Amino acid sequence: MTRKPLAYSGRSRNEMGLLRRLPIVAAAVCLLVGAAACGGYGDDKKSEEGTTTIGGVQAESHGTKDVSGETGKVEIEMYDNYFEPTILEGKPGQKVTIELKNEGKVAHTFTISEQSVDQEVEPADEAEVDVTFPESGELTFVCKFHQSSGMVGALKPAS
Ligand SMILES: [Cu+2]
Repeated sequence: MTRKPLAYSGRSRNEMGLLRRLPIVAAAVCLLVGAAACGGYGDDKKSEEGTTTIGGVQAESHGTKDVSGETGKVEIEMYDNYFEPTILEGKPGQKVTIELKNEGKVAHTFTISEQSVDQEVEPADEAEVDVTFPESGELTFVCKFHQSSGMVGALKPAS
């Protein structure tokens, strides 16, 4: 037979009550953020994290980087399952070498079929690809393995 001090079991019950409420609070916050993110169709979304729409696909958004002044290499990190930064802004027609670093636990690809770029990168590995910014509009890049999970990004003209 086990005995518990009354004081302990009382505190334990309070903690349980708090823990039970947490998911409800979290859900409420998500709803608010989700509503805000969905509010501005067509707006230039500058949020660092969340979801955005790229090429008609819901994407995991992890930042935008303006590389129009870059002359060296530009780094994109691959995680499970998103690119960071997710959107690169550059000059129309600008050529950059992208250094891909896979910080995830599974293999990812950086694929732009329009430019015959299809580079697979193993976990903890690196690779380089040369890309050209589009003259207009946005050019989507994807991870072939996880694009359905939102692992997509884009090259866009700097605004
Ligand atoms: Cu992937």
